[in-house]
Amino acid sequence: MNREQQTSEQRWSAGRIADILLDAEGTTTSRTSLSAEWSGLTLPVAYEAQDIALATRKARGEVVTGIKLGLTSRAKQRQMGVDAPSVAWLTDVMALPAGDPVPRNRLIHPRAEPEIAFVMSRRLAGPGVTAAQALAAVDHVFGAVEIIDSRYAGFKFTLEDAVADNNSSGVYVTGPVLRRPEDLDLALEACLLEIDGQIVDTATGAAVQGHPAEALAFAANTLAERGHAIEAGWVVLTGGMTDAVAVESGARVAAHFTSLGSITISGG
Ligand code: OOG
Ligand code: MG
Repeated sequence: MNREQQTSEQRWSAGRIADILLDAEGTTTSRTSLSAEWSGLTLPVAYEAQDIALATRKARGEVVTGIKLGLTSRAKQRQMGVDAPSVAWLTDVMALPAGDPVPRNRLIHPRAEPEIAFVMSRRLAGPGVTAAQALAAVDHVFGAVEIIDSRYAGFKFTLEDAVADNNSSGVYVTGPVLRRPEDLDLALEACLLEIDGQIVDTATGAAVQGHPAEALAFAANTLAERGHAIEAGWVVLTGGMTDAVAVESGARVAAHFTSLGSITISGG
């Protein structure tokens, strides 16, 4: 490494990554991949940046309400060119009330994806959590639509970039039907995703790691490596079941689930 490279490597830190991405979010400005600029952006450093950004969010008054999994389905992994799932934070400002339009003023290039969401009845802490144990800690299940928004131009990123960017967090809407997990076969729970009345994609819960409870167990085990647990009352978005679709201004997005009802969102 020559001196110039050394100096530019030294300018980087997890804290700086967190600041850059929060600033891009606050000013709705996209940027290019950070891992392309800094080879030191490894997965542990990306998670550190995610946690530093969470501390900043909390310091400005946001409250942690749960977690969101990223890239848990093959559809999403193929779309984004990333082959591993990851976990990120949800705060209160990310919950969009049902009926509200997509808040385009807060987002750069929103995309919608249907998800199966859990609300926890008790704390779930890894390591070694199985899908059955994870499901036993769930109070109820909802359908959800997440509106993701990457801070990277064209959603072009590596796993490390996406983790540092809180897994492209934007906002999410939960559906009208609340069910106990034991009353449903979540692997077979299907969803139709529509844009302006046209079906653009379909999937079942099995798309998410074979069963959404597998994603929940993965989240508990991954968080345990950083000393975190999934707390009682938290919401868990288990990850997009289908490809995410761009939400244009004026569009109408709808997700219809077999047992978990329908969610309709105006593109704003
Ligand atoms: C990153 C992960 C997004 C999911 O459900 O896979 C995510 C991305 O695709 O931008 O929330
Ligand atoms: Mg998602």
